[in-house]
This record gives sequence, structure tokens and C-alpha cells, in this order.
Amino acid sequence: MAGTRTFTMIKPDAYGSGNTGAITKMIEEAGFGIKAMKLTHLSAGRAGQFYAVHKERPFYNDLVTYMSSGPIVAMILEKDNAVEDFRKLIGATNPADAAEGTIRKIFATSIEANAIHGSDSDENAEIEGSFFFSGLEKF
Ligand code: RTP
Ligand code: MG
Repeated sequence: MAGTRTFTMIKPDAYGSGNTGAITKMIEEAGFGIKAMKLTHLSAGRAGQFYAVHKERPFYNDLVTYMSSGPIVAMILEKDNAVEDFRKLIGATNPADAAEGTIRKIFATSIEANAIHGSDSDENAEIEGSFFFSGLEKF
């Protein structure tokens, strides 16, 4: 079965500490297919657009600064039940609360620098994937 899709970013802390390969290996070993992949560095403006849903939250300015502090790796992933299964693979937002063996438990350093993003719905997965990838890059 072709499966459903989700969107992820390896965040600046995890990219900067050289864990892109290890995290990507965990993603593939968990059964997700990589359908699109891009290394890029978000400007503060673009990071702010991506996280606009959080703009009234107290952590928004810090989040925008952090997400534009270094390169990220964006990916569209495919698997059956992709959104929910990927959120399980990455673990809770705060690594202190994340289950053993999850990507955030292993690689995150704080609630903000938490290694990886995962879309929270099929609708947002489509919106977020289209934020980074053109129609030609999505197949
Ligand atoms: P994400 O969207 O990145 O996958 O993370 P999430 O759903 O688990 O968490 P969300 O509530 O959407 O928050 C987005 C990101 O903002 C940072 N954050 N900082 N300082 C804080 O209290 C705080 N809370 C959230 C994290 O980088 C979080 O992933
Ligand atoms: Mg979120």
C-alpha cells in the first residue's frame, strides 16, 4: 500500500550536532519511505511563517530565533498511518517526557531544541510539505 504522508524537519540542534544520518536511519528503519528531502536554512521570516500558528504563544520569538539559527533538513515521508506513527517515533515535545527509544529522547537537548518536527494532522502535513517542496519535487 502506498500509504499516507507526513512532513518532518531535522531541526538545527540535531543537524548541527551531526545526527542527521542517525535520525534518518531511525526514520527509514521504522518503515517510512523518503519521498522528498532538502537541506536549507530558514530565514527568521520563513521560520515565523512556518510556525505562525504559535504566534501568540510566549515561546514564539525564541522558537523563530532557534529555527533560523542553522540549517534544517526537510522531508516528506510515506507510510500507512504516517502522521500518528511518526509522532510516536519522535516522542513528546519535551524530551524529559519522551518515551525511551524515541528520537527526541535520544537526540533532543531541551523542550525547544528538540531535534525534530512532525506534522500533527494529514491536513497540516500537506500544507507543511508544500511550504518546502514544489509540485515538481513531490511525486
Ligand atoms: P513540532 O510542531 O515541532 O513537531 O513540535 P510539537 O508539535 O511537539 O510541539 P508544538 O506545541 O507544536 O511546539 C512547536 C515547537 O515549539 C518549541 N516549543 N518550545 N519553550 C517552550 O515551552 C516550547 N514549547 C514548544 C519546540 O521546538 C516545539 O517542538
Ligand atoms: Mg506541532
